[in-house]
Amino acid sequence: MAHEENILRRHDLASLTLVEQGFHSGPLAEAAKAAPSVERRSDITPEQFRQEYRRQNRPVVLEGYAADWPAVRTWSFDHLAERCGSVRVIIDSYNSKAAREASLAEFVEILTAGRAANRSPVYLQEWYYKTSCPELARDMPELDIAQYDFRRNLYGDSASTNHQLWLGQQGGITRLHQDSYMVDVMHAQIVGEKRWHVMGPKAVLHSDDRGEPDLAALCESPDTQLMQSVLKPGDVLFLPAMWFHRIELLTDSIGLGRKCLDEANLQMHMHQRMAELLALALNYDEVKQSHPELVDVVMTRNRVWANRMNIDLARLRP
Ligand SMILES: O=C(O)CCC(=O)C(=O)O
Repeated sequence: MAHEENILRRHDLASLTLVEQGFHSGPLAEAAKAAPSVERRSDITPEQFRQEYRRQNRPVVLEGYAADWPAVRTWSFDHLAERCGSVRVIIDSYNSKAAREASLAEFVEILTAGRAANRSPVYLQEWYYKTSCPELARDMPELDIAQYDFRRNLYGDSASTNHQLWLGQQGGITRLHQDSYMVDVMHAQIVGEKRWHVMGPKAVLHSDDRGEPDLAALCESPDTQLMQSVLKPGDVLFLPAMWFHRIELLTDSIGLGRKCLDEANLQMHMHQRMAELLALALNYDEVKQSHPELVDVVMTRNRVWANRMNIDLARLRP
């Protein structure tokens, strides 16, 4: 299998840990602290958003764009536990050693007790709430600026509005990553605050002559475009496809992760989808060996995708 030179794009645990450590001490940590802010705009029209940010692949925080959502006005952790407490969720699903199942009510109890006892943070990441608690959707109306999502044409309405909730305790972290399949990020903050660090799609972390990651070179390169932003309730962050992002919860936090596929990225989207499918179909053993942390999640995603598209996996020909 091809070797990924850019350490930022590797998915093995050692590389992920190394990059995360970079945010805690050394040149990357210093640069992250001093990083300029992502542009913030309020009172922007959908047309201005399209022309000035989407078209130009520029990140922006739309201040208070979702401020009138019922979710932003009324939600708390207890409120969600009351409405969907019996639903089963996987806590810390991004950490294969810590991942465990619980009910949503138990998760909220663990989080509340953990906060009081200063225990290490718990994080419910990427909860596809629509499968188990779809009534929450009415508290987060679809955004007018997100109507361009081309996945609606490809996979139907339900796939394009299958957003995820991110619920976590202060101190929780989502490590630096890029989203798959060329989708834009449009993340709405609902409760609490979190800090995003972002880097442009051309950011590269190479090893130096001694085989050590050259974090200083990463920070010095103009391609890195390191920026930061603190999202507050009602803010919506737009991040064009392939931008790297790392998130740190400054308080207990609830956010809605939404994605949009720009038609301009359709070809690359299909290419990535096909590459993933072919790797799984033709090279499963090698993928399992080279990407042990990823293989299960990629299999699940592709099964869900096949299901959604009404594809019978037992059939070879229509
Ligand atoms: O909020 C987080 O911790 C991660 C969100 C994220 O990665 C996304 O919405 O794409």
